[in-house]
Amino acid sequence: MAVTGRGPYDPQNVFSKILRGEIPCKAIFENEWVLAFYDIMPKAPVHVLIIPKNPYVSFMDFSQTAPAEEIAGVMRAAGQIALDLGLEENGYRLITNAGLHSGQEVPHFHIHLLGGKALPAFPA
Ligand code: D5M
Repeated sequence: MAVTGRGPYDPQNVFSKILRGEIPCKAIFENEWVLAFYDIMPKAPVHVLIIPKNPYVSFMDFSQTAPAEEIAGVMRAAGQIALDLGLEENGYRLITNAGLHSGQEVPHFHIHLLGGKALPAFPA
């Protein structure tokens, strides 16, 4: 079920459990701001999820309440991960679903990093 994007943070969501180590993930990057791991239902040859370590429900929550230093840290990490995965030359796509109309399923802010092939025309 899609989530509304703001409102109270549910610490039982799947990404919160991954952050606590209660559910395994295929992690590829971690620093003080983020954890990144492979999506369990990949939509492209490379499909990574980048999530802040702190509890934000959605992009709206993150963008409006996180300290500027943390926003910079998360975005810098996203770029670093794309570099580490060798995606710079051929390009990639970053997506974040926020709220009901987007179909956001997991109520912990996350950025999808997609690449490894020519992606369908936006917004597919
Ligand atoms: O995207 C939520 C994404 O989270 C969706 O592509 C599946 C992925 N997902 C769900 N559970 C897991 C686990 N346990 N590991 C890795 N990836 C997972 P949304 O933007 O909320 O629709």
